[in-house]
Amino acid sequence: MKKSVSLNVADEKADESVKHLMLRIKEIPKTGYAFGHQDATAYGLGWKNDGNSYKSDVSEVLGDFPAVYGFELGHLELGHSQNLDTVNFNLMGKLIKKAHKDGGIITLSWHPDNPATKKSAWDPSPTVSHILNGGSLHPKYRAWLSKVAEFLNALKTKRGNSIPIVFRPYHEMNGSWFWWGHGNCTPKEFKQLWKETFEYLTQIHDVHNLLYCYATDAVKNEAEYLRYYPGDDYVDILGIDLYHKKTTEAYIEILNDNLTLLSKIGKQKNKPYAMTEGGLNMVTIDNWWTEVLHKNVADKGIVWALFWRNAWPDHYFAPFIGQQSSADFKEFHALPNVLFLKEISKIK
Ligand code: BMA
Repeated sequence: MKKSVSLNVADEKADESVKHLMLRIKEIPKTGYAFGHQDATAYGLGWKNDGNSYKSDVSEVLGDFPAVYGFELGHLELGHSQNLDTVNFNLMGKLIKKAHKDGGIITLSWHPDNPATKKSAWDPSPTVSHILNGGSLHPKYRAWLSKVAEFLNALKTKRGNSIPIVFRPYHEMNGSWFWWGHGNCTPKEFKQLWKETFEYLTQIHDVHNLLYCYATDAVKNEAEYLRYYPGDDYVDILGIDLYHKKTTEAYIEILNDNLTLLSKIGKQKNKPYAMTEGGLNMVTIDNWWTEVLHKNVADKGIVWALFWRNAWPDHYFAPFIGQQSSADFKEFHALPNVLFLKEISKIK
């Protein structure tokens, strides 16, 4: 057992493992920023983990694994055996344990279905007011959260210590594409949803292995970033999702404006901050990693940048063997201030 740490996190009963993770997270920006990938070890282009092998598209290219591992809980709430992207939850548990054992950082996103309509997270039909305490769908939503809590509580090492997780629910709420997003509920309702989720997990289900991450999509200003912010007592890490969708010039501006803003808010609040999702779909620019990404994020003080999933030939955000940006990705990996698993595992 490592020595006990005095450090405040949102959950006042947080496990020691969570406090150690927070200390590691605070160390990272002193050296650089960490590379993360969604579903890195669950599947990649042309392969799917069958439970017998351990690899990732990134490790095939580099001989080194990502430092940060994103996994997704959508459909856990329905009691399904696999998530909305066909990752089996038992396998996910194993991959989380392995990544943690290796010294990686785990972050979980959640795209729960719309509780009012049984359609997907992308169904904007009003539902938040109904799932809050006192609402007609509150019992149903609590049952959903119970399933999430059960999964989180089962994340333990072989020795029985809890595995700390950066939990990033209700993300991109400033956009209007999710049922918890802008225009589909009020900021007041959103904040209440966040607090009730926090309280339900920590107080009713004794989930104490989480750091809470609040993550918007790209914003125009500080007011937009903070419009749905539930309060300093309910958040540990500030996040922002920044995708390269239009021109390179536009993305460079988005990165600089948003990450400068995030760093300002992070410093004011004394909270670590990260680019919690992003990338250029199909990485269609040969030197994107060193020239577009690194040159515009390296000086911002982010803890990590996580790239989205390598799902299909026309939906992937990290290189694989033979992909056009692979050579540049190797150069990116070699930069002293870009951290992959080999380096991050040394930050104890
Ligand atoms: C989106 C896409 C979807 C996926 C969802 C949740 O960005 O990748 O295919 O279902 O994330 O992982």
